[in-house]
Amino acid sequence: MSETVSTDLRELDALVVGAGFSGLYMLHRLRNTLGMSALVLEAADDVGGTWYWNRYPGARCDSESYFYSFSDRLSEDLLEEWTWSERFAGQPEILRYLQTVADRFDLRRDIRFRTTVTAASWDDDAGRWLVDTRDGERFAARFLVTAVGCLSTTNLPEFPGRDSFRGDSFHTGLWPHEGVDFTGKRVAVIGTGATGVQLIPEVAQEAAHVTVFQRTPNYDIAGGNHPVTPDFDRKIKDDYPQIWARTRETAFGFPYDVADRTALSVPEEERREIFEEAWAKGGFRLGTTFNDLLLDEDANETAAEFLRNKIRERVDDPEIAEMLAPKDHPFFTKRPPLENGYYETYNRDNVTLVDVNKSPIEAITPAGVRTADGEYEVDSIVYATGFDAMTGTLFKLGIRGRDGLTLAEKWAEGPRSYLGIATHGFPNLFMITGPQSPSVLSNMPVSIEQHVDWVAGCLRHLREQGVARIEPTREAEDGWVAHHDEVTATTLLPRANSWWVGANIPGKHRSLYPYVGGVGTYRGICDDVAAKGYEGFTLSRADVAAA
Ligand code: NA7
Repeated sequence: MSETVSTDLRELDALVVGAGFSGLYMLHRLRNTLGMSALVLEAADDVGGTWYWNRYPGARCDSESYFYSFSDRLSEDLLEEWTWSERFAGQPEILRYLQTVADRFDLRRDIRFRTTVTAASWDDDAGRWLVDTRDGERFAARFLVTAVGCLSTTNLPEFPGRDSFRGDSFHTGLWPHEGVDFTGKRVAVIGTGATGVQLIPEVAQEAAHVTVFQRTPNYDIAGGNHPVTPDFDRKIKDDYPQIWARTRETAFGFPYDVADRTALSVPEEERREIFEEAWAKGGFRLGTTFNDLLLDEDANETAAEFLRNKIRERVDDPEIAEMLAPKDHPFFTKRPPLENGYYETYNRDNVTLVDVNKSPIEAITPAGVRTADGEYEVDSIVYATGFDAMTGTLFKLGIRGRDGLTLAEKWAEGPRSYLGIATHGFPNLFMITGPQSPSVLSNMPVSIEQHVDWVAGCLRHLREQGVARIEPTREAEDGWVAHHDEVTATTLLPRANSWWVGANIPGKHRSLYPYVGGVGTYRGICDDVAAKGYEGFTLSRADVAAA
């Protein structure tokens, strides 16, 4: 494989956009395993993706650290050498981990930092992608891989008067690297998703007063974070072969699976004990206690009520407890945050909860936040308002396919992909954890590795067969979308106004963006497609190479 450098146009075998988990591993596979010329374009000035940008107080992973990392597929030695300090790693530690990966596999020399992609057009005559950056550079590559993460375009609601605020405003997803000192400040926090739930207890310890603006309460699950002891670390390392094998076959990419029993098939007392046991373990285990929580409303309600009661037990003021107890959507139909002391925060006398579902935010004023009930004067506003998930960043890349159509135009009525990896009309484009793949409904590194390995295997096959172009057929794509929709319809997930269905972004097409068929099942489907010579794709031989 070759790389030609000219003053105007750098030609590569593959371009990757993004240097988080996906981009780093993709570069490793492309360059170190396949020997291709490859370059990663990254907007930030360092690696890390999500873990580079989300530096807000309390930022922490909700998957256990020892399986929120690269597996033995990357390196057994690194697994043995790297020791996580906490059960759920904080942002600085995960960033250090990714920096270590970049250094250890000598990845930085093929990453172009501070480089924002503004357009990517398929050049059909030459059979390559032409990629433009904000600084006016242009690159050409036969293959384009998006590794942009699922949560990388921030959602900053268009509140009237937003820019008139006299104090400081922050979005959690673009947090200042030098940190923020809230000591003695009156702080407004808008948003109580996974991010707000992590941030609020931290800021409350520092600020003079915190006013939390909550639109939808969530079913927050006890995190149960704790330091990793040397014994635990050794046990995990000894168990790694089984742990990784499990993560690859379970529904959510965790080393534990959903129990094979329905919620209503066990007596109430036993069910409560099962919930209690899962609650005590902490983390997402509560969601795997019964196999019908996501399928059956009555089953779901048993878990929902268990969690509401946990809130009632922990919050002193019964009125505030009821404000915090979700009643408008089933459990796990919005991403449940993991919390460490979140509910007790509302027992502090410097924390106020405002229900903006009842009295919506009307405007941001120079002095603070105005709702239908009055104005809240503050010194700082923290927007913990989430992301234009899964498609926001893909659309910003300005990807234009074979017929001149942009991806945003093609997906105006919702994503249409084959396996969440590729889309008809866009040859030689691969999306790591794209819409309609398990992605955010799974432990991300497991799904990332699966996609990257699948793409690397595909590229090897194309090279061996002398294939220059690969593109899914419209029929295969239609089939996948139909399957995706069918699986979705069997679940309760469409019932909530979640970012999983795009409901948090005004005007965004409503459909379930991730695939809910399960990590193990999905892997089997992808492997089968590959085993059948990339069934559902059109493979064209190298007519272009000679051109
Ligand atoms: P989320 O989960 O999208 O949470 C955003 C929060 O902001 C949520 O409570 C929203 O309420 C709230 N929000 C958004 N827009 C508004 C407006 N216009 N007015 C009032 N409140 C608003 O984002 P996170 O960053 O917390 O978490 C994202 C993922 O990162 C998380 O799920 C993990 O996977 C990691 P809503 O619920 O929409 O009513």
